[in-house]
Amino acid sequence: MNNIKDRIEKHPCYCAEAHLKYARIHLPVAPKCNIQCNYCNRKYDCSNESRPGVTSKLLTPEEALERLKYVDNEMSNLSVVGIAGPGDPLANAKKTFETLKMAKEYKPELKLCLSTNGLLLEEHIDEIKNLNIEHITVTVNTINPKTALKIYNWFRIDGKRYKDLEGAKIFIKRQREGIKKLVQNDIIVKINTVLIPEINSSEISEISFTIKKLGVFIHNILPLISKPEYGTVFGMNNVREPSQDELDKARNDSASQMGGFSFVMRHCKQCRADAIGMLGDDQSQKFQNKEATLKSNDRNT
Ligand code: CLF
Ligand code: SF4
Repeated sequence: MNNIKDRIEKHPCYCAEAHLKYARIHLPVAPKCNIQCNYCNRKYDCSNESRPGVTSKLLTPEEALERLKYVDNEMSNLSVVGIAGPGDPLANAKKTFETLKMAKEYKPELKLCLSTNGLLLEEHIDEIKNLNIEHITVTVNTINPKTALKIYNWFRIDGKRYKDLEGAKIFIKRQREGIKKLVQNDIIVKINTVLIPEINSSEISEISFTIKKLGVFIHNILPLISKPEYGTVFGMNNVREPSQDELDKARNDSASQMGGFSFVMRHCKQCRADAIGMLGDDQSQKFQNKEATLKSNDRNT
């Protein structure tokens, strides 16, 4: 990887120092998903990054570009444009790539980012490369098909819906092949893992070891958020959230495989699919209120 330090120094998620200086915008253009995670209620944003229970209003690519321009004019430290839902960006490839292409044409110095479950990475590697999407997050919760069956309800692969070990094996293999392709193409890869007590908590070292060997840059371990009111399978079946001690242990396990805490993200805010601003200071509601006021003023003139 060339000049990795220079390439991440303005990315608030990949570089801990950068999150104190730089902002990102998520453009919510991707509604569909091709798998079903048991910690996700599809009424809400993709829980692989976002908090369950948060809903983002969907935008068309054109509306997304308008929002980007408006926010960029108001926010001098905006450095990253990301797509993180509300579903899986690559299950909505046309809208995702159209939006990122327009964003890059609008301002080439903005870095492009997306977060995916990884199922369709190989299929879209050429578009990812051609658009110069430099940062990609893949959610890898397990590398064991039997564990995957406890975490995912189904996978839709090549038009067929799988609920069995065969589907889990194909899913894990495609994730792995996709990650390899990203690394071969010099894309900086982050892996998100949702820490689920008693289900994948004993597998964190193994996941970190495997992704490190594949050339992944950073591992982000997020705590499961599981409340009955979110209507997720885990929430309704009392699958519990990890304690802070369990989360710390998982991150320590990861750091010992990844080569230290520079390669384990600890400042993630599990933000919304329409998040705007610095990681600790989401301004999406403020900007959406301004957007609504501007539109209503337009209508009245
Ligand atoms: Fe967005 Fe994700 Fe890109 Fe960051 S978020 S697509 S890598 S620009 Fe960041 Fe938010 Fe955590 Fe994600 S704090 S949920 S890690
Ligand atoms: Fe939900 Fe994201 Fe999982 Fe799809 S990949 S089911 S949107 S958490």
